[in-house]
Amino acid sequence: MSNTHFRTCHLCETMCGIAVEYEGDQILSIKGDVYDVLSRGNICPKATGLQDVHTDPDRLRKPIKKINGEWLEISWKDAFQEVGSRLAEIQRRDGMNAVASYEGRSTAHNLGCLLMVDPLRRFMGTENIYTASTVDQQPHNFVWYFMLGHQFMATIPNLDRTDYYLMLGTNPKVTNGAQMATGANTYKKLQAIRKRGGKVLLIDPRRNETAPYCDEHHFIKPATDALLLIGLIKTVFAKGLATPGRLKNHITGWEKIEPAISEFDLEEIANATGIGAADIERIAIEFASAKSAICYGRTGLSMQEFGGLCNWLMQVLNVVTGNMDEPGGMMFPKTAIDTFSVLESVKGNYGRYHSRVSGRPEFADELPVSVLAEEIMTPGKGQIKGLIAIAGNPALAMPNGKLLEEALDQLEFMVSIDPYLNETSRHADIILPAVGPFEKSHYDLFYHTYDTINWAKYSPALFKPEAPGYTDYEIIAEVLRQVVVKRASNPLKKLFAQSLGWLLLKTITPELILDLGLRFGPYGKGLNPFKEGLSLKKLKENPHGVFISKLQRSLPEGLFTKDKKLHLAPEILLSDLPRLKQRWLSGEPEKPSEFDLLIVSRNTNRTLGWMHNSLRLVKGKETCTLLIHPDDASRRKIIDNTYVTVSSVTGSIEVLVKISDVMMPGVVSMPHLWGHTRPGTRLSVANAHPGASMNDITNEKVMDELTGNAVVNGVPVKVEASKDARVGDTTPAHENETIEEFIA
Ligand SMILES: Nc1nc2c(c(=O)[nH]1)N[C@H]1C(S)=C(S)[C@@H](COP(=O)(O)OP(=O)(O)OC[C@H]3O[C@@H](n4cnc5c(=O)[nH]c(N)nc54)[C@H](O)[C@@H]3O)O[C@H]1N2
Ligand SMILES: Nc1nc2c(c(=O)[nH]1)N[C@H]1C(S)=C(S)[C@@H](COP(=O)(O)OP(=O)(O)OC[C@H]3O[C@@H](n4cnc5c(=O)[nH]c(N)nc54)[C@H](O)[C@@H]3O)O[C@H]1N2
Ligand code: SF4
Ligand SMILES: [Mo]
Repeated sequence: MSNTHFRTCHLCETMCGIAVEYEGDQILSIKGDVYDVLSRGNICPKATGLQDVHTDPDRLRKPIKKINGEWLEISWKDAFQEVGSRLAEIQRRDGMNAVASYEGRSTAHNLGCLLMVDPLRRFMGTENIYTASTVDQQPHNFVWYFMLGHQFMATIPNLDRTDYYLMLGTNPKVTNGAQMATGANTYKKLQAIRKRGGKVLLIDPRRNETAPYCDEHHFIKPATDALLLIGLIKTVFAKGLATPGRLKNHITGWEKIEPAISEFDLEEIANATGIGAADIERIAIEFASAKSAICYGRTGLSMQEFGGLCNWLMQVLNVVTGNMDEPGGMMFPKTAIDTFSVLESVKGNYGRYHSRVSGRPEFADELPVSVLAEEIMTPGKGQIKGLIAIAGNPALAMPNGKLLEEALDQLEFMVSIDPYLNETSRHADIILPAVGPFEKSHYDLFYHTYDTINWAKYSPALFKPEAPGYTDYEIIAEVLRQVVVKRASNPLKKLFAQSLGWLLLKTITPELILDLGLRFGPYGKGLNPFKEGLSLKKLKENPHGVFISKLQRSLPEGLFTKDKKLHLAPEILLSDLPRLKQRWLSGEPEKPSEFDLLIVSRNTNRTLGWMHNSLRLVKGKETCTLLIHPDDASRRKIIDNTYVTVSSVTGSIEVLVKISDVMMPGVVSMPHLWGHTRPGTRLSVANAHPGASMNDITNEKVMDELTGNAVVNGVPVKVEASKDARVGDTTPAHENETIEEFIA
C-alpha cells in the first residue's frame, strides 16, 4: 500500500509543495502538491530529481578519510575527533583566522545548516568567513542594509497585483523565483499581469526563455544596466513624475538623487547600453504613470561590475515612482519566525576589518569569496591553513575555480560537510555526509524572508536514515564542540566545554527552536493553550502549510534604520557613481583586445549544479552550450553544433556551440556549475555528462569594487572554432520545455 508524504522542495527559494508517493522506503513518484498553500501543484522538473538523490549510490552515507590518496570509510567518532583536533591545532598554533569556512547555497536551503551559521561564526572566531553570497546576491544585501537598515529586509515584487513589471537580468521561466518565494511556473504570473491589462518588459543581452512571456524585450550591453536605470530615473524627474507617495515623510536623501545623476547624458546612455533614448524615455513615463509598477533584477545585475549600483538604482526607481511598500509594487513579508529582529548580529555591518592580502572590506561578517584563494596561498601571519567547507562547490562555482583548487591543495587540513565526493570535496581530508533529503525535517528559515504571501510550513522527515546517520545540524554542532574542547587551554575549561556542548546538543533540537520561534513570532500563540496562533504542532497538523495573509504595507515601522527612515541616497552608493561614469562615459574609445566578445551566465531549465548526478535531469540533449549570434559565428567561421574554444585572461575551455539570434551581437552565453571533468570525484552520472566549467575562464581579480561581489557576467573572451571541430548533438538552442513536456 502506498502513502503520500507532503513537504517543501528545498532545492531553490521557490519553495514548491511536493507530494511524495512512497511504499516502505521506496519513492514511487514526486508530484506537485495541489493543496500547497503557496504553489498549488506547480513544480519544476528538478523536484523529481530528489528521488535520484535519495537512492543515489554515489551519495555518501558514512564519513570518509583520504589516506595516501585513497578514500576509506571511518567511524563517526574517529571522524569527529580528528576534525576537532586538526582544526583546533591550527587555531592554537596560528591564531583563529587560520581556519576559514565556506558555506555554499545549500546552506540556505537546509534547516540544520542555517541554525548552525551563527554558532559556527561565534565558536570558530575567525574573520575568514566566505559564502556563495559573494558570487550571487551580495549587492542586494548591501543595498537593503544601507537603505533599509537590514541586509535581509528583502524587497519582494508583488507580482499578483502589479500593472507594470520591468525585469532586468533574470529568467524566471527557467529559474522561477530567483529570490522570490513564488511557487514554480512563475511565468503564469507574468501571463496574469498581461491578461489583466498590465505590461511586462525584459532587459537582457539574451532573448531568454522568459522573453515570449513579455510585451517587450530589449538587448542591453552587459554591465551597463546602471546607466539605463539612471536614464529612467532622470526622465521620471525631468517629466515631473517623481512622487514619494505615502512615504513622503519617511525618506531621507530625496534631494540628492537628481544632482547626483545630472551629469549622465541620455544620448550617451543610449549609446553605451544599446537601448535608444526614445525607448528609455517612453519606458520611464509608462513606469511612472502605471497604477503600480515594479523594477526588479537578479543575477544578471548582481554578478556584474556594478552590482551594488544596479540594485540601488532599481530601488530608487521604485521609490521615486511611489512603488515602495505598495500593493503591486515592492513589498515586505512578515515571517512567522522573526529571526532577523531577534538576531542583532545578522542585520549587517561594513568595513570593520579587511581581507589580509588585498584589503577588501568585510560586509556582514563575510569577505568576498574571490579572495579566498589568495588568502590561502599568500604566506604570512593570518594565512588560512584549515577550511570547513559546508554545502557548496566553490571549485565550480567561484571565479577561477582552478586557482581555488590549487589553493585547496595547499591547505594543511580541510573538512567538507557534504553528501558528495565532488570537485571541491575531493580536496578535503575528511568528508562528513549528512543524511539524505527525505531523512531530515525541513522549514525554510531563510527563504520565508522572500515570501510572496505570508505563510508557514513545516515538513517532517519521511524516512529514518541508516544508523547512526546525522543531520547537518548535528554534524556541525559536534564539529564545533570538538574544536572548542580541543582548543581549551586547561582541563577545567575543557570539561566545561565538553559538558555544556553535550547538554546543548541533547536538549536544543531544531524542532524546539522552531516551536519557540513560531510561538513567540508575530502570529504565535505564545505559551497560552487557549490562544489561537502558530506553534510547531499547528504546522504539523497542516502539512500543506498555513496561509496567514497577503503581503501588507509595513513601512515605516518595519524599517531597521535607527532613524526609521528609508535612506534613498546612502553616501557609499553615491560615491560609486564616478566609477560608473569613468567606465562607460569617459569619452575614450575602448582599447581593441583579442578578447572581443563578452560572456554572460545562464541557468538551465532542468538542472541545478549539484543535481547533475541525477540521470533523469541530465539525460538527453546537452544543455551546457555556448550561445553565439550568427554574425559573430560567421565572422569566426564557426559551425553550429561543433565544439569551440572559449578563452580569457584566466584560461580556456571547450564547449558545444549553438548559433542563435537569441544572443545580442558581441555577447555569448553559457551555463555555470558544469565541467565534471576533474579526476577523483565520485559522480558517475555527472562525469558522463560533464560539460565545461564557465568558472575556468572567469577572473577572480575583477569584482564589483563596491560590494566585493564576483563578476561572472560581461567577462571578455575570445571564441574560436576548434581545430578538429567535433560535432555535437542536433537539438535546438532554445530550451523551452515545460514540466508537462518533460514528464511526457
Ligand atoms: N533551473 C534552475 N533554476 C534555478 C537555479 C538553477 O541552477 N537552475 N539556481 C537558483 C539560484 S541559486 C539563483 S541565484 C537563481 C538565479 O536566477 P536568475 O537570475 O533568473 O538566473 P539566470 O538564468 O542566470 O538569469 C540571469 C539572466 O541575466 C542575463 N544577464 C547576464 N548579464 C547581464 C547584464 O549585464 N545585464 C542584464 N540586464 N542581464 C544580464 C542573462 O542573460 C540571463 O538571462 O536561480 C535559481 N533557480
Ligand atoms: N559563472 C558563474 N558562476 C556562478 C553563478 C553564475 O551565474 N555564473 N551563479 C552563482 C550562484 S547564483 C550560486 S547560488 C553559486 C552556487 O555555488 P555553490 O553553493 O558553491 O555550489 P552548488 O553546486 O550549489 O553546491 C552545493 C553543494 O551542496 C551539497 N549539498 C546538497 N545537499 C546538501 C545537504 O543536505 N547538506 C550538505 N551539507 N550539503 C549538501 C552538494 O553536494 C554541493 O556540493 O554559484 C555561483 N557561481
Ligand atoms: S522551482 Fe523546482 S527546484 Fe525550485 S522549489 Fe519548485 S520544484 Fe523545487
Ligand atoms: Mo544563487
